[in-house]
Amino acid sequence: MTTKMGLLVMAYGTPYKKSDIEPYYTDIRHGRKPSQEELDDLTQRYEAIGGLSPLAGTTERQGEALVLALNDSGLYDDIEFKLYIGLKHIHPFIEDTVERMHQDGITEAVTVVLAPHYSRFSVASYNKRAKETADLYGITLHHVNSYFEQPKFIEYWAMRINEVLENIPYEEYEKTTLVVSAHSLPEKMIVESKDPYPEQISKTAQLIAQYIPSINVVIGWQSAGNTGTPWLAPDVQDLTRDVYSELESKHFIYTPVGFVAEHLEVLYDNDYECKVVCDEVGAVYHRPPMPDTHPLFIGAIVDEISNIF
Ligand code: FEC
Repeated sequence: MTTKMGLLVMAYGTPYKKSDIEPYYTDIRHGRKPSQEELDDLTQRYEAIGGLSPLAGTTERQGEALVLALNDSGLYDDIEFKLYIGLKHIHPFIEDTVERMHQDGITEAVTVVLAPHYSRFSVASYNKRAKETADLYGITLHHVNSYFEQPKFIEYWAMRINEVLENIPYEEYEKTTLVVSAHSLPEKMIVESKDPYPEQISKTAQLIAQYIPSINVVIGWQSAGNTGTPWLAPDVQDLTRDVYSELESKHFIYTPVGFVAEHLEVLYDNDYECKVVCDEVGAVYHRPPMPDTHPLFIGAIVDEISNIF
């Protein structure tokens, strides 16, 4: 007899239409409405990447690819995984999805957040929300907390970086910088709580460096909020300027490894903002494609699930 197992895939969420931008932004700010200026600024960033973000469709495709890979893996003969998507800042919200799992008779589920590195302020907050609702219905959850060092995840990024390097003359490798980055978070919270997030990003960078030729590798933070308090630094744009003045790098390869899809924070913060700095200093901007539904990325999550469940 096969058992139905929930596969709760959780992700950030994005506005589905222009009128969703305000409630979405309000949710991100824990219920505080943005000012007209803040709203216009965010709307303008979405417009700059084509109106809206491709993230909604990508999250669905990632979930579908993962459930298919798990059910076809041959690892779970007596289990059939059923996909549920729960989002952090827009419908279907995590809580509503867990309630739907209960209505469908699911009593056990594996949870995965579409973010490879663990932080109390990212992955843990998704897990907490899922668990609070799951507890109400007696659903048992098995959490995937991270997959930042899974060999296939590392292989994905190394492969993409090597593809970029194939198009850079070998003599220019010593003037090439790889910027490994993730979303910044408020520094005080991370330091005081000894959050593993910065160390996990460093580990991803170290592992990737083992599979690429010797070039300059630096770690940067991106997409920081404007709260008047320090966020994890250096910011990727400042870092680009600093590295350029120190080493005169001709090529910058940006790998935002803390994210797993093409979305606003990559399409705007890297492809627009970092490119502006590269243009300003006269260096070439490179940014390999994000994992999206690449089999190595999906395979990395399958492997991590097989470690815990
Ligand atoms: O493509 C899209 O439409 C959505 C892309 C998107 C992703 C994403 C991932 C993360 N965030 C994280 C932390 C914060 C913190 C704040 C914050 C603010 C925003 C805003 C937008 C936004 N984030 Fe986000 N984030 C995405 C989008 N994020 C839009 C609001 C405007 C702005 O500040 O740019 C600050 C909240 C506050 O003001 O109180 C903190 C982290 C991740 C990566 C992990 C994850 O995916 O959960 C961490 C994708």
